Amino acid sequence: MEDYRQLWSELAMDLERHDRLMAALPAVYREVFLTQPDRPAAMHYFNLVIAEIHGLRIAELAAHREKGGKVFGTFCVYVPVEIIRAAGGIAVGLCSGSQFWVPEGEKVLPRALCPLIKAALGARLSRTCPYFQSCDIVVGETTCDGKKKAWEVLNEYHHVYVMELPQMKGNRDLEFWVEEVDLFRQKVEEITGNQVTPERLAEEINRQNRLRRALQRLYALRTADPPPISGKDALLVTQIAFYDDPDRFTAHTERLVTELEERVNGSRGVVPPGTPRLLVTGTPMAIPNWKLHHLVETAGAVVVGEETCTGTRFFASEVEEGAGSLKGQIRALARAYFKTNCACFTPNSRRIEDILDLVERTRADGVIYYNLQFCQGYAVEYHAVEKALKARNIPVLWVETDYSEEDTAQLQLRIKAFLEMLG
Ligand code: BJ8
Repeated sequence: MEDYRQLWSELAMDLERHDRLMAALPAVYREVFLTQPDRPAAMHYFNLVIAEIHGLRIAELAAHREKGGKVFGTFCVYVPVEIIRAAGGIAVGLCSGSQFWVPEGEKVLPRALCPLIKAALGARLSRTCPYFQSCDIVVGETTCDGKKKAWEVLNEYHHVYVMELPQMKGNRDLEFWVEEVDLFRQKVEEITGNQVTPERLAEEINRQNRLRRALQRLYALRTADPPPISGKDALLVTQIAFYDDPDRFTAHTERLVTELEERVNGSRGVVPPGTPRLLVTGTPMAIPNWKLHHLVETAGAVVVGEETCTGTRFFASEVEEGAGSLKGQIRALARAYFKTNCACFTPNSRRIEDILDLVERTRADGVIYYNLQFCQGYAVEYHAVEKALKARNIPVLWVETDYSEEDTAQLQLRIKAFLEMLG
């Protein structure tokens, strides 16, 4: 990797601490990803992205900002990135998946809070995330209570804009959300100094739809038995979608899809046919959170899908193209994003339909319900999901965890016992 220290110091990063963060990554990545047998050749690009995780893309963001462009940080799949890009901005996902940032976050937040939120604030406070340091503004949302209140704390350290999400999904709520998306458009125009025109927005809607379709195709190929790609690699690809250049990402994902199609046609998989297949559902897994997938796939099973926001919820609903006016496009965006079935809404029964549908499509033998510690919304929803799965004789395992390694041995045992039960 090139030397980016000059760039990092210009971003006011704490270089010493950042060195400590980066020192651990190569060994972890090697163990989790590079030891997998028969990986698709097209994964090479995604290896490079990780090798350059705090380098190449950060240099691109810096070049963009030098020309007067703005960078927007996001934490939720409800933030319409098309609007940011249509105004000439760049959107990067900032959700943080590393334990490294949690203790710093705990200095300003209660310990009894979801690790994703603590790590996000810890990344900013410790000045060790160059993506955060590159953001001119971060966009929060009123989803779960933890995030909603954490923006107030983050606001002391960074420019924050908060989108208000409704809590239900009636017509009144949709109308409110349409208005909120339009207010966001106005905010983005103010920050960037550029107008969002219908022509530019149409281009960006099309661009993001292409990205969504590439991921849809990738996930559809995982339904094959044997699957042509591991769950870990598929998760990695989706995680990278949140911050890579969208065109480059789509092109490389399409290349991967072509290779996987050939594998499926030749019945070539990354695991033997008949390997236990698991669907993961629950809270998102932000990079570099590969903990559950690694445990599952080293225990002799394969993850064939994720009903999460770093899985199908991110790309399942495309935005309708062809609305002629800006007003129509804003409505189309709002409608598509509103289809995301997050546990922050009540009721959220369509998520159960999504899970059942995915179990069928991926031919999963069982489901792992993954809950980040202290995430109440998803934890409470477990009751209804478990009931629906049990009614159809679909085995389900509840896993509540954080980013630490403390419970690894215990989780390993539970996952192995679950796999034995699947037969
Ligand atoms: S649309 S899932 S990305 S809010 S931060 S809710 S894990 S306690 S991330 Fe999310 Fe948007 Fe919903 Fe998806 Fe729980 Fe933690 Fe809250 Fe979380």
